[in-house]
Amino acid sequence: MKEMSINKEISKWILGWVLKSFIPLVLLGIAIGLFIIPSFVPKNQTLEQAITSCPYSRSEYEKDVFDCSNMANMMDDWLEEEYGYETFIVSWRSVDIIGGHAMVIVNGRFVEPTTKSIVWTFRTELYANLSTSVTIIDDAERLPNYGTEDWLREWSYPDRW
Ligand SMILES: [Ca+2]
Ligand SMILES: [Ca+2]
Repeated sequence: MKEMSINKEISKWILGWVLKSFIPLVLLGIAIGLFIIPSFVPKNQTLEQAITSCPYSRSEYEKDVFDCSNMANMMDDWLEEEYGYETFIVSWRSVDIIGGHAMVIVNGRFVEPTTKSIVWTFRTELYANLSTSVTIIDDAERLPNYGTEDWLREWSYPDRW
């Protein structure tokens, strides 16, 4: 009889504790969800925001001065250095009716540097036959002609971060 009442007391105590703890636990859960977890996620975490925040404006485009390849190198470095994405530059020389171009590949998506947008439909039918002239590089600074006049014209960009 005595044992049962002790068990009852313990049960009551546990139930009371659970009920009393319930609201603080819910509040703690909300706090973790709202404030603690987001603080570990980098700001502007979406790829679109990272692309848009690259410090150049589309209106700065100038053929042979700051064009697709320069923008691609800047975007490539920005996404890699500031956001930790693994990025590649894909480029090809002008062939027949298809002009030369440079774009950035990140997370399996093609980024058009001149418009700072993700291109969902890469025109594979146009470029399929150009596979031998298409170059994919991890970093323009590792090209053998790095620092030369040709390289600077093709790949350099203003120092903004
Ligand atoms: Ca890269
Ligand atoms: Ca680079």
